[in-house]
Amino acid sequence: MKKVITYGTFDLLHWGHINLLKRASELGDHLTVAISSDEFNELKNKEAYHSYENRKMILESIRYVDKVIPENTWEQKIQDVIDHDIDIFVMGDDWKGKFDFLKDYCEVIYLPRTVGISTTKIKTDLFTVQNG
Ligand code: C2G
Repeated sequence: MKKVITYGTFDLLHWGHINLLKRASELGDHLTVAISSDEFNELKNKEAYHSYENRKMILESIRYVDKVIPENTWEQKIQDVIDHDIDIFVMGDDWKGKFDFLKDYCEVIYLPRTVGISTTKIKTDLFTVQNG
């Protein structure tokens, strides 16, 4: 069984996230998503609208996702790949090159980001609508 893993905050889930999860799931037979904890988001200078528990529950409802685990640190990826017997690590190509150290442990694939949507764009557009 070919196992895939990807990481992210997945806040205000949108079609760009779904495109990524769909393509990642198509690379293997099983997709694990490591979802950033609220504490780890602070390290990423990100503040998610939805809590970790609610973002996890939403991800677990997606047909492309088989397992959701917490992402608490930058350093956990090698251990995750080993512990979960991962064959392929996938991230959007805004991260291109950043996780090449994992190539010693699994295949590393960066997929093109979906253009025209992002959590930041959603927040900005809503703010503009509300504030003219
Ligand atoms: N993504 C995408 N297209 C978009 C928006 C996001 O393909 N329009 C991808 C990102 O490239 C990432 C995934 O969807 O692979 C999740 O996006 P974020 O929640 O923004 O993830 P990020 O904050 O970049 O966290 O250790 C890695 C980090 O946890 C990644």
